Amino acid sequence: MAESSRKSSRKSSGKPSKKTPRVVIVLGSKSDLPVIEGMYSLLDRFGLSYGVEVASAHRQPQKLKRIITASEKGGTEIFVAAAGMAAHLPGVIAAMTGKPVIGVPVASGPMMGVDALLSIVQMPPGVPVATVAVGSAGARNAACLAARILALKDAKVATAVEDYRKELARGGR
Ligand code: C2R
Repeated sequence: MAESSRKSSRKSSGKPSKKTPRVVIVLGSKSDLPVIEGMYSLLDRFGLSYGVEVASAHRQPQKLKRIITASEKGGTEIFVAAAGMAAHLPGVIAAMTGKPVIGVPVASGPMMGVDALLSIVQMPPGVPVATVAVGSAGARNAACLAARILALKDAKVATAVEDYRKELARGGR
């Protein structure tokens, strides 16, 4: 991956992961970064390596294509895309890859995320984007959903997902 604003190894060492991360998070703008902050500890807890990239489909389509191609080649399994306003980023990524794409609508702009929600959820048939709630709750659910998908074939992730569910049942958040 060419550029990253944050990368994490499985052990959350704070050092960049040498391997391509299993989950790649793409943001439409640096201004979206605060929305995904809650994802980091969850992905760490689920034992999932992740990387964060900023690449707008509107403003930087070539950069976006390079990131998706390099990530896929390196073995990335899930893409999460967070964007606000006319949020075409997750849909464009879903057009570029056959891997699952989870879209997080960001409440930027005067329509407070309704525009982004509709832009992300209303994909034409055949090009799915799994759309979560607007804002940081949605971002956290994107981390949980990525873990649930990967848990289907990864027993360690499945155990971590079940532990988290038990914690929620005990009143955790
Ligand atoms: P700026 O703060 O950079 O002006 O961006 C971003 O995700 C952000 O929420 C304002 C908002 O524009 C969004 N954006 C998109 C795309 N690129 C930027 N929705 C895209 O390609 O879909």
